[in-house]
Amino acid sequence: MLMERAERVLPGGVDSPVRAFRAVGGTPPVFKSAQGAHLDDEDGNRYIDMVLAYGPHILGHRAAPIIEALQHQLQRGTAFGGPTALEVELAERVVNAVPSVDMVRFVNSGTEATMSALRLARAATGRDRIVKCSGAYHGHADMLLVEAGSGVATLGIPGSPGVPRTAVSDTLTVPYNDADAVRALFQTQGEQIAAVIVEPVAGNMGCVPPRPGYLAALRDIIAQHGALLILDEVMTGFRVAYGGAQQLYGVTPDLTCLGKVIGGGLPVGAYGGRRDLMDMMAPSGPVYQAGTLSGNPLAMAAGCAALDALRDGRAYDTLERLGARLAAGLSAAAEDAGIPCAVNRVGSMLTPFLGTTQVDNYDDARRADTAAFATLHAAWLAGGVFWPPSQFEAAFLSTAHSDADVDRVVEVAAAALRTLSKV
Ligand code: KE4
Repeated sequence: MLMERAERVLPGGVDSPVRAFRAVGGTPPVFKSAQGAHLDDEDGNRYIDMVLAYGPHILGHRAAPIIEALQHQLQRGTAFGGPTALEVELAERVVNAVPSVDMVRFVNSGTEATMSALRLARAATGRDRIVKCSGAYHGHADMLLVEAGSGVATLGIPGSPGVPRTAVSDTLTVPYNDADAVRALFQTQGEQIAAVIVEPVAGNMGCVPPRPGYLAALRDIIAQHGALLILDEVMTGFRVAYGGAQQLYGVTPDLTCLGKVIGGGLPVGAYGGRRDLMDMMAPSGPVYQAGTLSGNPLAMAAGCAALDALRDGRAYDTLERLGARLAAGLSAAAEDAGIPCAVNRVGSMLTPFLGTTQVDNYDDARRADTAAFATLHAAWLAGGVFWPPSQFEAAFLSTAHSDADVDRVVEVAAAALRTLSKV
């Protein structure tokens, strides 16, 4: 059994915890190959993929333009340790797509992107405190692995062993979708706050959209106090719109973090924003950040191909149609089964929260029935659907998904929910 071998040499048998299925139980399939909306495991089972590697495969697996771009680049080489045209090509695409981004720096993960953007914000403001939302995930840098302090105004406590208290002593947490909590923080500690980092659509407590006016209120409060607004669009960038959630909601951040889609399935992250800020990054300025494989030609080539396929906007029409179909199907299935369910969705990222009808923040999300979700997840897996193995993840659709794929996901869920309603 491959997972037994894996667990002997990889912690939990995985290279990222969520993949081990600890939140839903059972043993994860070991994937062998993929094409379009489908994954094949080592045992010959096929799945409709609703995870898409947690977001990158917006065009489906092995999309032709991306594979062609990679095959072309492989004939030339993989990493050169010096400037290449490809990183300029992708940087120009990002700058042209996201008006708030004058300049961008590529890194190799979303973690590096947010870590670097926060260092830059601290350098630019000369302040040390940062603010994040409880339940939001911005990667695993020490300063971001923090539990909410007892009160909103109290400083963070380490969210993991190995994170020293000093690493989170300047990290404050507030509830998502609560602009008053941010306003209160700035009234008492505003002069010490360098930045607020926020997922413009929360995706790591499950999908939780911003309440109307929330992001605009954050923008105003933060600007009034000389701090910076960092939008973590690692998940939403090029996913919910070609210009990201900031285009969708009309909010202009000072810095933006990107990842996932812009790498076309290869390791990538990026941070960017106002030129006066980005010019502070070495070697232009004094703020240090580096990376051996940052801007590597394979990820850049795949990213350019992905963005070129998305730019005319047609993909987002398809993704919206498929997302609406799936959300409506899941809501109807839950209603038919008499099970309360909040289906939160923005475009092609969505989450059904079972046992509850309204999820606007992490406290709401934690009221969801995670046991019922685990049962639904197992039914999906047995029914040939690979859904993110946690109530607190967002599922994704791609342009390779068909109506039949969506209807199958709903059909399996409906049967599982009917069974659950009899429990
Ligand atoms: P990475 O370091 O995993 O590339 O990106 C961190 C990150 C930063 N910001 C946001 C909004 C993110 O969603 C992520 C990573 N997302 C998770 C999925 N919830 C990655 C999956 C995993 O941890 O294996």
